[in-house]
Amino acid sequence: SQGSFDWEEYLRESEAVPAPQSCFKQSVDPPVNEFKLHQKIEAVDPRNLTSICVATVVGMIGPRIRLRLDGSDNTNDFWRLVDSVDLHPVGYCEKTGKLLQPPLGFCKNPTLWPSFLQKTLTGAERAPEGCFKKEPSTPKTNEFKVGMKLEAVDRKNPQLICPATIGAVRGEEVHVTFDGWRGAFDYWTKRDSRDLFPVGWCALSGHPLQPPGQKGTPQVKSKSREPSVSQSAHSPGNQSNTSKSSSTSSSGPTSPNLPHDRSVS
Ligand code: MLY
Repeated sequence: SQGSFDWEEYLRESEAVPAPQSCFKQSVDPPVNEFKLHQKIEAVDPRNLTSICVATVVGMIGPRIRLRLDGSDNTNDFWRLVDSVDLHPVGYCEKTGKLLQPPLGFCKNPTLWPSFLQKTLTGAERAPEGCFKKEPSTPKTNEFKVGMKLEAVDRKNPQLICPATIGAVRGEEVHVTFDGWRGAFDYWTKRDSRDLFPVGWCALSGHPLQPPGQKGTPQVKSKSREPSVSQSAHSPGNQSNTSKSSSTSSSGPTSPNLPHDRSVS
């Protein structure tokens, strides 16, 4: 749910700058999602990057699709942008002389794979070529700076995209911190990760943007914020808990333009 989060006001209040578009491996116009639920594709197995598997579109949000590898259980679903280089139409492996592989953790006896493969593709709807969009180019240099704002996938809850801040830059990697959360969701990633988006990308692409959390949220001095609402009634912490985060002690107010306290979760 989009809530009523407003980047413009938030950036003004936090006196922060958004990371420029040129930082990101994302197209200026977010790609259009033309996939349909239940269509089959070929996808790189996220747990075994050298292998390509049959996958089914089991969900979508904006320009992202949720995938399940055929022959795997429902606990290893993953999300990809429709312009991800990891996605191919059915027939790609055959065309390029590769073998379609069973997913890591194929739920049946490996000897059953050939017949499983045939069965899973028979009569199934295949996503047309046009659904697969061209991968955007990689920016030449790392232009991220500490304190810049962005939108980033919460990798512990990968259906979510959230307001975030660059907490550190080290060579080709950046440390992503989630605004209003105490560190349990932070991660280091390559600066050209497809999980990082410029401010405004969600609004542009029709993807929901989570509002910031409320832990260590920068407090504005003079101007009063929304009437305060209790954590349980209002925070994203309401959603199913897939993380090991513990909401420990409360925080003191933090300075508006400092990244939030990352010492505890
Ligand atoms: N129920 C989870 C959800 C946390 C989501 C945090 N993201 C948005 C940074 C939890 O409270 O652990």
